[in-house]
Amino acid sequence: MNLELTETQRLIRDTARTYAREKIAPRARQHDREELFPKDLLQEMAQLGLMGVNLPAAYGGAEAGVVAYALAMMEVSGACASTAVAMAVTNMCGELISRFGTEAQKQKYVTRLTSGEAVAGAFALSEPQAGSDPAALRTTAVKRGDSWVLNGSKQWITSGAHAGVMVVWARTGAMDAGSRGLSCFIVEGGTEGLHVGRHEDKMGLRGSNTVALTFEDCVIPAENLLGHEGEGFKLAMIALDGGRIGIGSQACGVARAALEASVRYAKEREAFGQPIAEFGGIKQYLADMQTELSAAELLVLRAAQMKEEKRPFSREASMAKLFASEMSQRVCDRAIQIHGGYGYIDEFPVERYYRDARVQQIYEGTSEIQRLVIARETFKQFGP
Ligand code: COS
Repeated sequence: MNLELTETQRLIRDTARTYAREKIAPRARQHDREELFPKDLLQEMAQLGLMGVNLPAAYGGAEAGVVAYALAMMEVSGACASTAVAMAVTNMCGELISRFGTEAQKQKYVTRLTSGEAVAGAFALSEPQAGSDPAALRTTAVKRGDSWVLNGSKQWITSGAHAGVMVVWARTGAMDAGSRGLSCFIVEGGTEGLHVGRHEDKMGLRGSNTVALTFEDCVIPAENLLGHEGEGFKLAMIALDGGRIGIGSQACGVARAALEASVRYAKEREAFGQPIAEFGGIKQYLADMQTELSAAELLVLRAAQMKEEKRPFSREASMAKLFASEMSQRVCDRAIQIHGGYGYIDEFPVERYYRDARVQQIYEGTSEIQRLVIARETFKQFGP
C-alpha cells in the first residue's frame, strides 16, 4: 500500500490549490452573498485542466486520474464550495459522455466541457417527484423520425441556467418498465423547448445555480441518445458512483477550510488572559476535527484509487460520501462553536462553510441512500 502521491497528482493538487487560494477564495463571500454564478472562474479552470481531470487528452482532458480529481476538488471546495459543485458536475458529465458516447459525441461535447466553451455541464436526473428513486421519473422521450421529442420537468439542476451541455434522463419505455424504461440524452443549453425555471433561494451553496428545467416538445437529434435505449438507469448509477467521490471530496475540502479557520482563530483569540487554543476543551475539539477529517480523506482517496484501478467501488464511494458529508457538518459545527458569537455572523467564513456543508448529506444521494447501497453490498459480501 502506497500513500504517497504521484508527481501528476501533486501537480494537479498544487495547480488547483494555487488557483483556489489566489483567485477563487477572495470572491467566495461575494458569490454567496450575491448569488453570483462564477462563470469566468469556471472557464479559467477549464484552461487549467480542472473541468476534465480524469478525461482523455484526446478530448481536452488532463488525463490525470481519479485521485488527482479528488485532490483538486478538495482544494477548490476549500475556497468556494459553490464553484466546486459546478466543477464536479461538469467533470461527471464529461466522464459519462466520454465513457458511453459515440466518437462524434465525444468530439463534439466532451471537448466543449473540457475547454470551457460549454461553461459547465448539467446533470438532469431528479424530478419534482423523483429524487432518491429515479426509476420513477416521468419525463418522456418519444422517437419521431430522426429526432427525439422530450416532455417533462426536472428539479434541482445544478448550473442548469448556464450549462452548454446537459445529460438528461427520460422515459422511453412504459412507466411499469421502471428502471429499464429510461434512456439518457445529451441536450444543448438553449435548445428550443427547453425552459429554465426560477433559481432556488438556497440555505447554502448560494453561488451555485440551482433551477428547475421544463421540456416542452423539445426536439433533439436522434444521434443525441447517450448509450443504448433503455440503459439510462445504469448510466445514472455509474455516473453517481463517481459523483459521490466528488461530493465526498467537496465535504473534505470544506471541513479542512473550517479546521484551518478554527486553528487560526483559536491562536489569535484570547480569553481569561491566554489564547483560547491553550484551553483543553478547544484542543479536544480541534483534535477530533483533524482526526475525523483525516479519516474521511482516506475513505475518499481509497474510493478514488479503486475507481482509477477499474475495481468495483460503489460501496466505497457511498461510504466515503456518507462519512465525509456527515463529518463535514460536525466539523463546521465545531468551527462555529470555537468562534463563539463571531462564528454566527458573516465576518468569518465558518457560517458559510456550515451552510454549504449541509446539502452534502442530501444531493447525489442522501445519507439514507448511501446507507442502503452500503448495506446491500455488505450483505452481498458476507451473505450466503
Ligand atoms: N452501477 C451499475 N449498475 C447499477 C448500479 C451501479 N452502481 N446500481 C444499480 N445498478 C443496476 C442494477 O444492476 C439493476 O440492473 P438490472 O436491471 O440489469 O438488474 C438496475 O440498475 C436496477 O437496480 P436496482 O434494482 O438496485 O435499483 P433500485 O431502484 O432498487 O435503486 C438505488 C437503487 C436506491 C441505489 C438507486 O435508486 C439510487 O442510487 N438512488 C439515489 C439516486 C440519487 O442519488 N439521486 C440524487 C440525484 S442526483 S443530485
